[in-house]
Amino acid sequence: MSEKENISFDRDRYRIIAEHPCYSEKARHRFGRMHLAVAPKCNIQCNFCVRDFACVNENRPGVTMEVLTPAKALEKAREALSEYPFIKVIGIAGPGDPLANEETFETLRLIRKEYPKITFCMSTNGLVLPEKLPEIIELGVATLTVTINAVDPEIQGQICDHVNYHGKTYKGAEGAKIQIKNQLDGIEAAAKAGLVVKVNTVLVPGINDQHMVEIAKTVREREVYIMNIMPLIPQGAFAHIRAPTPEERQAAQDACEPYVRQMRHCRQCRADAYGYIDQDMTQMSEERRKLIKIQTMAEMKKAGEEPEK
Ligand code: CLF
Ligand code: SF4
Repeated sequence: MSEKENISFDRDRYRIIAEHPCYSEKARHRFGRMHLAVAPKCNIQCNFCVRDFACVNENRPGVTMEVLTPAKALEKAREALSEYPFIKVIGIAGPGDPLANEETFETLRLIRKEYPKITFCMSTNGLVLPEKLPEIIELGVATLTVTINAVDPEIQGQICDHVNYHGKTYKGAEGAKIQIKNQLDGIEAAAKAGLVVKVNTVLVPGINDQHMVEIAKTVREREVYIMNIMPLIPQGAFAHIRAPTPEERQAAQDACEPYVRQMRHCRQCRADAYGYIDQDMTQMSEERRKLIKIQTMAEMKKAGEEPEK
């Protein structure tokens, strides 16, 4: 990369972070994201996951959502980006694993044709990240989240029941070993390629709660930009495990902060959420949405801005 290219690359990266409501605490009140729920299948089985719901590694469960076809997703994106121009990020975060669904790529391809500049975000369990990375880069995904709940296969083997990898099923620590290797190789390669990488970690009391700093140190070495420690939502095979207290979560964040920047404003949003992360518009009345639309248009007019293209 020449020095000139390097400068514009850095500027672009700065803009992407500054306008991303999850990567920048300040951005969350000014900019929104839109999730498109196009990815129902998953290639692993986490013990806290109930398949009827959204991926718990990134979303709030307990809410089933409509799975969209890529064409329908494009339509929804068009509508939202023209009506709510404060939405600067299109994210694919489930309800299963985005990389286990060809529809993810088809959707992003369709949207990219019409919106060359919009930020693409993706959240994955990372099992097939190394092999899918070239396609992710080609589509211009700028921000990538990988959920890493342990970097020790013995611990991850207690969190994930099995992984389905290249046509074979691997149980417990054996599957965890494959997943962790691919996650770490994948985030390293993604960060080197210029993607801004976030790591999500679900805090499971009694299983990985003493392991947080080890995860933080390991991902720091691979240039991860930010880490998001999320509380376990007890359900599925982990229904008997209690959720961590807010104090326990904060203590884990404080212990990891010296190694990697901590995200503390996650809302564990739905795989079909859109709008500001503090105000999910899927859960709003039509009147309230109309009001936001009118306010947004007035603010844009005042600022002389154009909707995203
Ligand atoms: Fe969505 Fe995730 Fe991208 Fe954000 S969410 S794919 S990085 S655009 Fe954000 Fe929602 Fe928390 Fe996720 S508040 S659950 S961290
Ligand atoms: Fe469920 Fe997400 Fe885990 Fe897949 S990666 S099993 S969808 S929590």
